[in-house]
Amino acid sequence: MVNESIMKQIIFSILIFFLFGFGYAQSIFFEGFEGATFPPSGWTILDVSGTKTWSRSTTYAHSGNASAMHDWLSGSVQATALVSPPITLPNHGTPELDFWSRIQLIGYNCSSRILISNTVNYNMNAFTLVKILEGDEVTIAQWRNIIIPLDDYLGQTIYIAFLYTADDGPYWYIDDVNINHFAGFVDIQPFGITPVSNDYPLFSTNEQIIVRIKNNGGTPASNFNVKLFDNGNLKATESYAGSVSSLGEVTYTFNTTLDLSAAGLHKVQVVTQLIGDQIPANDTATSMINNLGCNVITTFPYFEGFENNGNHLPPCWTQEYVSKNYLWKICDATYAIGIPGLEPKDAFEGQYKAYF
Ligand SMILES: [Ca+2]
Ligand SMILES: [Ca+2]
Repeated sequence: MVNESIMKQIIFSILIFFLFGFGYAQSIFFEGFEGATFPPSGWTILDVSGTKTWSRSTTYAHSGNASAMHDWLSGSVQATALVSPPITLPNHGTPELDFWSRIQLIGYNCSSRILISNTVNYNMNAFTLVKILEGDEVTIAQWRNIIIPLDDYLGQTIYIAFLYTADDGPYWYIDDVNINHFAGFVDIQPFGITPVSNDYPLFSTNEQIIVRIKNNGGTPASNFNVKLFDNGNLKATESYAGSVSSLGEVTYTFNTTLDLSAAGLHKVQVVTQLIGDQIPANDTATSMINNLGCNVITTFPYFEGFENNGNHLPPCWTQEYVSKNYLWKICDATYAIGIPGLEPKDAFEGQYKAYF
């Protein structure tokens, strides 16, 4: 079971990569049987009866140069399952098994079945039948796209078995085994509020708020509300008039502006509300905006002795590089002692002074 555990970790890592590396990508598992090794890494063959089995074939391929093929034999039942690696499905969305199947050579008198196990991959009794190919799906010498919903296995780790059973049957080819969870998946999320989280010297009573919204779902998103909060207080509910394409992203500027003139922290939050959104946990974006309250000085005399902020510039004092990269610093007498040219000859007034 060590191998199974490692494979689960690999599959989980791949899943996480696709989910968070590319956003909610369409495919969470794919095998096209193009690699020379057969069965491909993590796949197994479960011999049920007979001597014929699954192998890699370059006679037919739905895409690329190769597919997986089960050979035929007359005189006894050949029954062999090609079993996928463990695949951990997301706990949301509408995952589907999507693959291509081709029946070849002679009239169809076998059974091509798809079964799923959510426990082990080495015992055919652990598998449950989910599909028997029939009718148009078994037309001779034609690639057929087979789609099987996997909604019953949300959040579970499954093995998929392609089970060939026939005496004097056909060849069965499969290719482009794909699992996606994307069609019908509904999720938007706000992120990237402007102004971004930071300290700011001054804000007005009339600040523009911009947010980016991305659509992780499989269909365009429209007719949703965007709410704006300041320190938990609802300031606006606006409806987004456009449409966000699948996996697309838009920038939305609120018609309502925020009064951020009060000094102190403003927890600005944007909440999206899309009917049917399947991931409510990502519907809120937050920006922590600290207004330092650096108002224009109108009372005089003005005095700054650099005494009240340790080794930092006083609040509302800023500096910009003009050339090179030295900065003004605030130091006390102890820090200055021993620095040539800076060592105080006379006591500071107070403890600190600014020096360059
Ligand atoms: Ca292929
Ligand atoms: Ca959402």
